[in-house]
Amino acid sequence: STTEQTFIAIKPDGVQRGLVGPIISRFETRGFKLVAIKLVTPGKEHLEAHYADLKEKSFFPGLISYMNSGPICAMIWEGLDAVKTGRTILGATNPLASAPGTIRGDYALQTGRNICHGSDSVENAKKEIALWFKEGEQVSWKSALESWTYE
Ligand code: YYY
Ligand code: MG
Repeated sequence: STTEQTFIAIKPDGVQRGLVGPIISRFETRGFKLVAIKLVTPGKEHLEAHYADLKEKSFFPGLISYMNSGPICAMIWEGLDAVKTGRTILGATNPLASAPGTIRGDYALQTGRNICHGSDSVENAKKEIALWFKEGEQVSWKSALESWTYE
């Protein structure tokens, strides 16, 4: 639906490398609507909850310390098929396998420094939005571009 929401985060390497603007631009120019954004350092416990499904993986400790190494730009983007299209915009988990034209395919080389996160299902998007944002942090607004973006 046109009101589907996905959780997109610019990881600490993306923020440090000055890629906040370019990453936001990709979602904005594609036609998605920004409904929440903040710069956060949520701490280890929060990051472990975010990646709870991966806690048995060998790369988990490294992943958590990487995610905890600096500010993260947390966002909610809304629009048609936002979850699946968001993943397409990000590219494959391993940047070397990401197509040029995707964020990871244009700006990253290694899985452990892949600069951005995107929800992988509508169900997980709902969980992640609830974990990262409090009620009242989302702004409901009508984009002036809506009738030029949707038929
Ligand atoms: O959803 P996505 O970020 O594309 O990949 P996940 O399989 O959910 O893994 C989350 C995160 O973990 C990934 O973005 C980098 C890191 N990671 C890793 O460091 N090494 C791996 N072999 C797999 C994932
Ligand atoms: Mg994932």
